Amino acid sequence: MIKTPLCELLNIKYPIIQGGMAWVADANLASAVSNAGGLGLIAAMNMPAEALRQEIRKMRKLTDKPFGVNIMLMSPYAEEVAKVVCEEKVEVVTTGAGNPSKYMEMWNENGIKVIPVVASTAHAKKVIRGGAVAVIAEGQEAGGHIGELTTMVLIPQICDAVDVPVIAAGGIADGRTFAAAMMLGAVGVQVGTRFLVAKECNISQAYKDMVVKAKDIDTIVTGKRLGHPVRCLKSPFSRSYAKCEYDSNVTNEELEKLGSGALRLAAVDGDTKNGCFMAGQSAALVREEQTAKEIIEDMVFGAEKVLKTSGRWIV
Ligand code: TUI
Repeated sequence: MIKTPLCELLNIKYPIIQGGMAWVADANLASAVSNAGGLGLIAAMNMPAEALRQEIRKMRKLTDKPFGVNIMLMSPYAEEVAKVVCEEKVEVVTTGAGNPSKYMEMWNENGIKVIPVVASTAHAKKVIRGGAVAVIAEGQEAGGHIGELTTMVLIPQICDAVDVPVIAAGGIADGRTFAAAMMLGAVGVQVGTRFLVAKECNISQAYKDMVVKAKDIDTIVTGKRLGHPVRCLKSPFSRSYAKCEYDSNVTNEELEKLGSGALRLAAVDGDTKNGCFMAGQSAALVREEQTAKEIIEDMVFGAEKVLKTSGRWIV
């Protein structure tokens, strides 16, 4: 049994948080993760306030376990969804793609545990000064919007820099990577890519098939030119977007337009030509569709096995 301070902090059985993936992490997936003993997250992504409220209420019908909402700070609706999580008395908020400082006081006053995703030590220190109870340190192996450092070097540095629990993210998809994150000082992990193929995850079959088939070098990072790098699976869309980035005849406005709506095309329509299939480098470790419970138990028992034998080379 793996039990860490994160289990007590969040009142969960296993120290596994599901990533707040846009167009993926709805009440269906999040409740399956929470019911299996992890912390499920609803992604507020670019949702208006009322749509998020409905998803939270649906979630309460599907589980009586703790869950959270991930707020993507670049969303045009960030301000209004920040209020909805207070009104709906959500227990945990994670944030991504920016600095949550301006909302932290309101969330703390409403008793919400705030756990920002950070990609550097400076950002980690800033959010802790603002009242974060823990941080999710995400390496660039992750899918979606990413920072610059790898999980391997980021986690120990964040652990040294802060005195709150550190949750590792980026490249974690099985027992070995879970155990490795704990060796680096993390007290929990956030998992995105592997939950893409959860049976309770309602994305297109084409998306799931691409994740299961992905090999080690099958992801690509686009968006650097616009200042928000995004990791996704190689596809006709991502290859042609990457080409446009290097083409000085393509304006930034044209690039913005090219990307808009592509994630929905992937997740909802399964459009393998025009969709943007966000996934992390760990896609190559994901081999089959399983229930959220099977995924969590495989990771926990796998990590236990590795951690139990971790002293075997010490003589
Ligand atoms: O946020 C994510 N992953 C995401 S957000 C997203 S939606 C999107 N789509 C297109 C372009 C951009 C976003 C898809 N995937 N992960 C958490 C994360 N946050 N990773 C990195 C960061 C981050 C980066 C910079 C956090 C803070 C930051 O700057 C701190 C500051 O002070 O502004």
